[in-house]
Formats: sequence, C-alpha cells, structure tokens
Amino acid sequence: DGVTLLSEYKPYPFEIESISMTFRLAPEATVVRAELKLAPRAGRADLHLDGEELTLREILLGGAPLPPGAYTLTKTGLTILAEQLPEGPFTLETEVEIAPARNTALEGLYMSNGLYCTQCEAEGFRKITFYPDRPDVMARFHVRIESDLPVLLSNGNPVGLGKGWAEWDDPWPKPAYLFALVAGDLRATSGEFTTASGRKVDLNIWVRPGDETRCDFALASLQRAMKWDEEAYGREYDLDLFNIVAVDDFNMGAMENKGLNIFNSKLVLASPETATDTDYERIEAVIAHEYFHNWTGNRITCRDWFQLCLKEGLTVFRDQSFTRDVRLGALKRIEDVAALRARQFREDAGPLAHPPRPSSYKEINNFYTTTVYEKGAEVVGMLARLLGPEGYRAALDLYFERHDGQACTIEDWITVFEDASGRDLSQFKLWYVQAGTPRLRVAERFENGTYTLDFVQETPPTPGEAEKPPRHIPIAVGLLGPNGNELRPTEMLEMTQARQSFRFEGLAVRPVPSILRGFSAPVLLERATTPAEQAFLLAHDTDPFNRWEAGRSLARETLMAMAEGGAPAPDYLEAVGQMLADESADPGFRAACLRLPGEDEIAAAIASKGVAADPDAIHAARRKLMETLAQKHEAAFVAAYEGAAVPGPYSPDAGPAGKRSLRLATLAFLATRDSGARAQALFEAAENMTESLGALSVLVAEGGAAAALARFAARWGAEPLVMDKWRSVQAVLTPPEAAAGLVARLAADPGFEWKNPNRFRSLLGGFAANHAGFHRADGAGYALYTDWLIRLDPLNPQTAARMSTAFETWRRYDATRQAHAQAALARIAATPGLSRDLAEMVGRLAG
Ligand code: DPP
Ligand code: ZN
Repeated sequence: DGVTLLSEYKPYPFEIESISMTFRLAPEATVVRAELKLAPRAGRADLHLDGEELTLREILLGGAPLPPGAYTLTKTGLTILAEQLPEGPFTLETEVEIAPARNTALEGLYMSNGLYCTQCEAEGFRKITFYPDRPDVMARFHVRIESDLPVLLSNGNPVGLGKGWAEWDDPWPKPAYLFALVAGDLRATSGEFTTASGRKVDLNIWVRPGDETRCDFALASLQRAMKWDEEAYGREYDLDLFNIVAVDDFNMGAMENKGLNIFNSKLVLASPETATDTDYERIEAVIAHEYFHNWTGNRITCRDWFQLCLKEGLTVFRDQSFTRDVRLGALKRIEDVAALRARQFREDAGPLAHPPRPSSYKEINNFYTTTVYEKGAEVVGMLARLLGPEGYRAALDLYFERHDGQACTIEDWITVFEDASGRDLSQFKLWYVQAGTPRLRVAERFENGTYTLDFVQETPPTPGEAEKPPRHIPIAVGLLGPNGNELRPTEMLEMTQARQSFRFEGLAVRPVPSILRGFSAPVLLERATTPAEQAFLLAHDTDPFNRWEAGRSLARETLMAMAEGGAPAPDYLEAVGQMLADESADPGFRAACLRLPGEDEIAAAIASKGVAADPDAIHAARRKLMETLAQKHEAAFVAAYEGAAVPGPYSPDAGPAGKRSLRLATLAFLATRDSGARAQALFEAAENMTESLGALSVLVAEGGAAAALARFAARWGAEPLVMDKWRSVQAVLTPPEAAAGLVARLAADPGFEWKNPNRFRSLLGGFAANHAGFHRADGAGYALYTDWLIRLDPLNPQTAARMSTAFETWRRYDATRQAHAQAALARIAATPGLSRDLAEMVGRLAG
C-alpha cells in the first residue's frame, strides 16, 4: 500500500566506493552517464537501484553490455538479480536521458528561467540517474558537466575547466540527496573567509545578471555564520570553496548541498528598497542554517528519512542560537515561541499530528514539517537546558567525534547525551517518538513560609496514539516578591511523574511565581491566575520571555472573552498603557508586547476549551480591542510612534529594525483613530521597503489602500519578489468579506505566474492566513482554495500537498463550516490522477 515503515529498515547490501557522472546538458534531452564502483557488503544480494522518469539508453556491467533479460526495469527502479553479479567489487555504467525543461515538479534536474539546477532532498536524485537513493549510502562523487553555458557548478572542488565543460570532485563521501548541479549565465559576488586553523575559503554568491547589487548582505551573513560555528561549536569549514546560488523557482527555502547551497532567491537577494527588516533577518538565519548543515546533516547525516529531525531539529536550534547571539538577544526566543505556537501547536492539535521522529510515511516530502523542524529544535533545546551549557557542549563534541562520516539515528544522538552526562534519558526520548503537546496544569500553596507548586501533566491523544505516558519536562521557575524583586533566581525543576510537587522553603511573603521561564519546554501551561497578577508580571518579571508571555496571555484571554460577547479586562488596558510609556524597554520588545495575538491563535484557544470558534466574532473582537486601546491611550501611541522614527540611511541592524517594528505596531492602532492618515503619510515618505510595506499593510487592513496599491504596483511591477509582497499583503489583510473575491481576481490576472511556488504561496498562502476570509461561513474561501490546489497538483505535487495544511484546523469551527471543509477535501480526494503527495495529505486531513 505504499507505506514505508521505520521498523522495516534494512542496511543496503552494497557499498558504493564512488560515482562518476557526466552530464550533457540540453533542455529537452539531457544525457546522464554514471559509473558506479560497487562492492557487496555481506553475502550475495540482488542489486536494486532507484530510478524514476528515466529513459535508459545503455547499461554495462563490468564494461560489458547487460542483455535485457539480465535485469528488470519498473516505474521505480532497476534490479539486477544476484546471480548476474560477480562476487567481488564491480562497476556498473548506465546512460539515461531526462528532460529538465519539462520538469515542473522542481525535484531532480530542472530549469528555472534558463538556469539548470537541482533539488535532490529527499528523493530527487532518482530522477537524475539509477542509484541507491537513500541517505545511508555515502559515496565520493566526481562530476563532469558539458554545456556552452558560462557557469558550470557542482559539489566540492573544481578540478578541470575547458571550453564547454567543467569537472568537479567532492572529497567528502555524501548521500545522493546532497548532490547538486547548476549551469547558467550567473554573476558572482565574492569574498573569503579564513578558518581558525588557517584555511582560506573562497565564497561566492551566484545570481542572475542584474541581481549582483543585492548580494552583499547574504555574503556578510555567511561570513558571520562561519565565524559563529567555530566559536560556539568548534566547527570549521572543510573545503576551499563555498558556493551559494539563487534560483527563482524553488519549492522550499534553501538546500544545503555539499559546497553548493541552492537558495530560493527571496532568501538571498536584499536591498533596503526591496527587502524588509524581516526579510533581512530571515536571509541571515537561512544562510546560517544551510551553512550549519555542513556539519549537522552533511558530515553527520541521517540513516533514513525517519531520522530527519536529527539534522533539522539540531540545525534549527543552531540557527536560532546564532540569531539570538548576533542579532536579537532575548527577543529571538519570543519570536520563535510565537511561531512555534502558531504553526507547530496547531499541527499537534489536528489530524496531521506526528512525532518529531515519525515511524511511517507514504511520501517523505510530506514530513518536512514544523514538528520535525521547530519541535525538533525545542527537544534539542530541552537537552541543552537539562545538561547546562558545558554539558551540552561536551555532548556535541562527543557527537562530532564519535559520528563524523556516519549516517545516524535518534538513538545514536540520545546515547551521546547519556554518555556525556551519565544520565538516563530513556523517558526523555518520548519527546522524539510521541506526538502531541503536553498540558501542564499548576496549582500553588503557601503555608508557614513554604511555597509549593503542584504540577499535573497530561497529553491528549493524537492520531494512532491513545496512550501518553508522562514526559520528562524541564520547568524553569523563578519567584518574585511583591515589589517585583527577585526572591529566588531561576531554577530548573525536572518533572518526570504525571503529578509532582516542588517546594520552596524559608519565604517571608507569598511569592509571585514566574513559571516556564524562557519557555523551557514546549507545553501548554494552564494556571488559574488573575489579570492583576499577569499585569504585575508584564511590568516586573526579570525573565524577558515571561514578561512578554504575561502580556500575551492577558491579551489572548481578553480577546477570547470579547469574542464571546464580554468586555476587555481593565487590567489589560492599563498594562498596555504602561508598556507603551516604558521608554526603558527595548523598542523591539515593546513592539512584540503591543502586537495582539492573531485570529488563528484565538480560534485555537477557544476550540481547545471544546467550544466552536466563530471566525467573524474573533475578527470583530480583535478589531474592537484595537479601537479601544487606541482610544484609551491615543496620546501615548502618538508619542511612541513619533519617538520611534529612524532618520538617516537604512541599516538592517537590530537597533533601527526594533524601532521600525515599534513604529509600525503603533501605526496599526493609530489608523483606527486617524482614518489611516499617518499610514498614508508614511507610505508616501518611506525610503525603505520595511516602512513602505508596513504602511501599505495598515492601509489595506483599513480598507482604503486602492491608490497606494496602484502606486506600489507601478513602481515595482517588474520585480517579482516585491510584487509577491504586494499580493500577499492584500490576500492576508483585506477585510474578510472582500478577501475571496479579491484573491480570485488577482489569481485570474494573466500576469500571475502561478506555476512559480513563490507567486502561488504569496497569493493563496496569504489567503489561507486571512483567518475570517478563508474560513467564510458560506464555504467560498475553501472552494476557491481547493480549485487552485487541484490545478497546481499535477504540475507541482510537493507544493500542493504542503499547502493543503490550510485545512488542518477544520474541526475547530461550526457544523456548517465543517461540512464545507469536508466537501472541499472530498472534492480533492475524488480528483482523477491525484498525486501521491496530495492523496496522503487529504486522507490524513479528512480522517
Ligand atoms: N534540508 C533543507 C533545509 O531544511 C530543506 N530541504 O535546510
Ligand atoms: Zn535544514
């Protein structure tokens, strides 16, 4: 039935010493010759090579043509029976033909605006040549490219270059998913880096002619990442050359191919006029992420794709730490937790819930999820908190020492932590192998100077997992006194039982607890508390994360009450006024505290109480709260807005970016008072994309952006990445009743290049984020979205399947909406020729 099971893993019976490939590039008929040097590992076995959509032209075993009866060819590969094979090492040569110009799935070798490029993770290499396309087969690659195009790149070091050809050799054995090839008319922005041990590395950012002016930030980010990895993890780069190439058609963000990273162009190109502060931050983080994979992913890779979080969870944790250290400080944790809750908690609460290490899949591309990535990073973070900084570093040193050059499992990883710390982590391992977000309830007692926290943990069932034994949860707790002074500094409690109590003795007064500081574990904390106490923590907590968290939960509870007809909590309204006026707090932090929780987050919170969420009521409540706050604190909003102006030339640094963030956060409130006059003025005066797009967003949400949108389009019509923002802002923020109609019109525009994943995501992905617009009661939002998924699927199954996750929350809403969502899923499921990717997703979504 097409299901792959972790329990059925078997080692590959052959070793591949090397693979030597020759590509004769042509858009419709590229010829790929591959020579594999193989050796049986233990005993005789059939040789199976993966291969899809390949036209076999020649096959030679030990230099002699293999007669057709000696092998079998299917849609998924080629098999040579054991009795046809010699007992010792042998060579196998194949020649196949492929058509990169007709590859719309963007997996394997394909073309993007005249450029040849590849994407092989997870299983794209099998669309290039016959090969054991699995990560535990690591081999040395030699690549010859023949083409008249000016720039011909592959992994490793250049070893030969002539007119119409180039040869590359990668000295590091690697799995096929890290193979890459690029050919085209490209320009480099170059620099260098000298490693701690003195190796000089040439760095190049390759882009299409004309884009060279937007590469400096990416190059500087790469240099920062290389330095940080030496300092924080003792990891040096291991080749003389590091290339990054930007391509316009890419299913994901970027890919860590050895020595030749390939990036979605939106994560490389940046100039003040075309990229926002958020874009700069993301570019730096993703450049770092892919670079960090060189050790966590490439030098040490995954045994099989079930272990994906071994490289992704760890590498996300590393890039988060990098951004914290070089850019954002404590604000980074706030951003990461907000994103984790919005995406991963949402996944964990719905039909797609799965553990960071799943145990079965039909299509591995469907498991590049926020659970594998972001929850995977949280689990690594918990290990780091349990062991402390030195213990964590010792464990990582041991990991690199013990497993360099290997394809590993989560068990290997946990064993390293056990060996480095002497601790038993068998219960901790549940975080990797079970799905679901634990709920952590806490009650408190104070008697005779002793303060007691009574915790209860419980994880609700998820698909296929009814029983949830207790987890090992690190809970960081600090105690504050009535004046906001710290009575007890942060202590890491370790909860391992279903119910567990922790005592703090010798206290003169009843403390205010600050629980789960720094979000020390990915759980839902439930604590009966008063708005007054949350306001106290927002004003006084010495842990910046929990300070933000107190305001966030106050806002969430206020919005939930308002969506059910209640009034805003006075303590919350007061607390916002204090935060606004607190000039001692960092502007970026104040902005984070002022931004209201999104409508999807409110819907999730309402649904988790077993009540059907009403998207229209939530939208109205959020709007009403913005108006109420703006009215109550108008003067303070104006003062904060004006105080956060950033004169002078643009810099993407955290200081000015934080001020712009505060300015734009306050602008949204003020627009409810001045009919968007300030936003209009800022839009007209803006000299950078952050302010231009920020002001435009406010105008769109206010429903009065027609002139500004036209002006923006006239200026940026020739810049596809900028026009993605123009589309996205409208799709996300147009008032709900008008959104579906607007998105349908923009999608029908003949200039809308929907086959490009960035274009498609900007409009349709934006629409799915327009909570009340997408979840319209009449089902028109679902129907429009479904039409487009069905249209995209035959061309690009991977992106279509990824975007079907818009439907993962349908059970939160009322019966009418549920019926519309089910009808939409049924319509997708009934589509003839549906891809395996999307079929698996709709099956799970409807289940
Ligand atoms: N391995 C890539 C990344 O996450 C995704 N294809 O960096
Ligand atoms: Zn990654």
